[in-house]
Amino acid sequence: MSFDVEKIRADFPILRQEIRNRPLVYLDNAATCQKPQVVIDSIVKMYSHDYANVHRGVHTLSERATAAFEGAREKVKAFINAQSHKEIIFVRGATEGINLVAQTFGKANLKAGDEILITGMEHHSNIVPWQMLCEETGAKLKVAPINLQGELIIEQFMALLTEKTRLVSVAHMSNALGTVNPVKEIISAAHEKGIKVLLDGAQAIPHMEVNVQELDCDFYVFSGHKLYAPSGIGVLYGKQELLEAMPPYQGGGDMIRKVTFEETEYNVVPYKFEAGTPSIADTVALGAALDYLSEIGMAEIAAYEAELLSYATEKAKKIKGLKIIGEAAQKGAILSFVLEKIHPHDIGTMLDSLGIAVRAGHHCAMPVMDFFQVPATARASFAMYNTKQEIDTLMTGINQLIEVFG
Ligand code: 7TS
Repeated sequence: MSFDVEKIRADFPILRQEIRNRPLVYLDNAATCQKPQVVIDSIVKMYSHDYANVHRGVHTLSERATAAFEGAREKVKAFINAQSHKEIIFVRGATEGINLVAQTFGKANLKAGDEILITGMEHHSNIVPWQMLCEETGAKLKVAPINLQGELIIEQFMALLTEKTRLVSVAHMSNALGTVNPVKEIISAAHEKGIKVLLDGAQAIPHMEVNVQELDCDFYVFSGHKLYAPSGIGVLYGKQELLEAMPPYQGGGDMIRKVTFEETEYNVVPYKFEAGTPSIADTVALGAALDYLSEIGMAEIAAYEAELLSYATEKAKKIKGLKIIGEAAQKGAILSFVLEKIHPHDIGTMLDSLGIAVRAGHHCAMPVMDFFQVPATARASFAMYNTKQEIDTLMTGINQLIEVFG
């Protein structure tokens, strides 16, 4: 299928509106992206026809809800090419996925003196759970540095992989810089030393094909809401033998096989990690989003977004006083920037007055801001429904700001 952005835009009702009397230009997709009609319809259908709790009732609605819920698990399995549906654990999002691994795999496998290796470009949710684990276990958090292009310095990363390292946890793609990390190289180097690897795929998965078997990562996490699906649902992929060896995360219903007051027998994976009633309709809608994306094709989306990014980068470089933060050779569709004399928060507010939504702030990556010695950046992050015309509108807006305030 050839990529037709206008056809795609027509699938997103929220984009058909004016903000401050201008057509909405939504460029905050790295924070969260908008939902196509098929995802909205899926939620409406679930609550209108098929809703009941899952894995419990013998009645028709519960059977329907369970089939739809487990059907979504199969869709996730296919989308990331996992070996088995048992490797797909539904969580609230990337954050919960990382916390789950820290609190189960981490607690079971780390002791004082062991090391966890991350990079200097991580989102707070791939820093803080490890700091908490280190506090609890006496393990140490090591950080591989980045360079001024916003790329991981791979030699230094390799030097920090030692016999003390128990886990590597890195962003597949950075939310603040757009950098796509050389994850295959990282994984094979870690595996040579018997070290497990978690990839934070929150930013990568909307922009590229992800094949967990080909990557050979041990864990992969992502959030539905950045992947055209609802918020409140995300995925932790883990290799089955690792998941089976890990202790459970939370205790409660659904994660057990048998409970007495003396002892509890846990359920099999993935249910062992899914305590309590899940976000049923959102999970089913995640499946609908994956069907929608598969129909368009992740390779086609990646190619189109690469075009958008290079167009935006070229235009941005022509603006005097604009500095791009993050110029990695391998980069996804994110343009972080600062302007001389105008604070990023003011950029955000002033662009909003033109109907343009960008994010301004530290992007939950304060160490990245410290490294580049900026308090914050303005960030335009693109999705498959954005157009070159919208990028032109953004650039015109930035030029206007500079004229008035610069
Ligand atoms: N990891 C990365 C790389 C992220 O970009 C984010 C969210 C998360 C993890 C956490 O995802 P959550 O869905 O569990 O919150 N990033 C952003 C952002 O860049 N702007 O808002 C949220």
